[in-house]
Amino acid sequence: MTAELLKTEPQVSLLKSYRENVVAKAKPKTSSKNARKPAPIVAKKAVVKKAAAVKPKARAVSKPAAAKRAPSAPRENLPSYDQLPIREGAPAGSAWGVFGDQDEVGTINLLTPARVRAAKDSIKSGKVFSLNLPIDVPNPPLFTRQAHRHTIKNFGGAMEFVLDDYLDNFYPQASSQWDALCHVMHPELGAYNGVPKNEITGRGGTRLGIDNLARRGIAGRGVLADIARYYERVGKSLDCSKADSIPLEDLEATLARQKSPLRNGDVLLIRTGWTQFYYGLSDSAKAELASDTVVPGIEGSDRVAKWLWDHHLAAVASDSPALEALPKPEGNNEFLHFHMLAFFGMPIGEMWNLEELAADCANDKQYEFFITSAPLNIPGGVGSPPNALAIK
Ligand code: UVW
Repeated sequence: MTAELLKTEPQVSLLKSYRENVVAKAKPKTSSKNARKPAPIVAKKAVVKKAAAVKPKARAVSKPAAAKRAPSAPRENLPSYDQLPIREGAPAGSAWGVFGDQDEVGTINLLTPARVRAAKDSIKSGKVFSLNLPIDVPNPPLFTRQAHRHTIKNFGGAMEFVLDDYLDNFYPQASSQWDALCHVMHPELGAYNGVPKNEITGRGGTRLGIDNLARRGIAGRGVLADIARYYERVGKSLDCSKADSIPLEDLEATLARQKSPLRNGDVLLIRTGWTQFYYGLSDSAKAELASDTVVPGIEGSDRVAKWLWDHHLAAVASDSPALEALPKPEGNNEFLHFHMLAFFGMPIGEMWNLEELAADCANDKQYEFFITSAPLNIPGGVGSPPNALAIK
């Protein structure tokens, strides 16, 4: 069975966000000629030392003040954001080569056996929280995705007491999902690790697919940043009917108030309150949202990308449909999807159900947990329900 490339009519607002603005944006510059040859993370110290010697004059952080706040020194042996790229010819700010030239799981490499072992210390009560929404929520689906049809089939005859079922028109990204690294490539600079288009799903190959994450499995320490609750406490609000953007400062303030310092290799979960908002909508409002999708999320900016990389997170997931606010306001061309998927190889989780987990965290003030996720093993798949569990 092979994947085919199907082109759909994109929503006008997304088309504008994803294409016109981006293509209009000055290209992130490629690395200086001094950039070293690709070296996997296992090469460690030597990599960082050499990378540090490369002054990334190509890098342009849009808001200079941000540079002061985010840590710029690499922790462990990973290059800092300002030291990227380490591969000659790779785009500025890309981690191509950091985890090896043939790597297809990106920052999931940070979930080392030592980190998985250490994450067990986050299990205190033994409570388990499932983080998937039902696969028919939202309904109708957003971003031009479609609803599946579910058929329950009886074996019939002497086997009448046996049932199977099947799904038609199943969009693995219609509900809670991981974006695989092939989900979004930069229109000009390409896909994660420089994998050519013709080696990616639907174009003849199956590289960077969700099957890579499925085969490896995801397990480690998770941390919840409950921004929705933080906003309630401090009297701020997020309008989930708009492309309201959560500034980096509010994400940091939420973690600080919760006393939730991040560690390298964490899976960060960000609650915006979108799930609650969605469940409160009328059917007509849900249909309207599906036909022209406008969603809140974290600020999509170079400084947020820098922050995510410099915290060396393994992955980031949110209850919002796109993690970042979409569509972008006029003149804002900074897409976290490019930074995370195409440049870092950092999987993005969207529309996760964080409600029960968040209520429990607010109750016992424990915002860390053991997290597991087993995406579907779809060869070359672009996304999958996360099948994620948080264990506290
Ligand atoms: C789009 O950005 C269209 O998709 P997603 O939010 O699932 O990454």
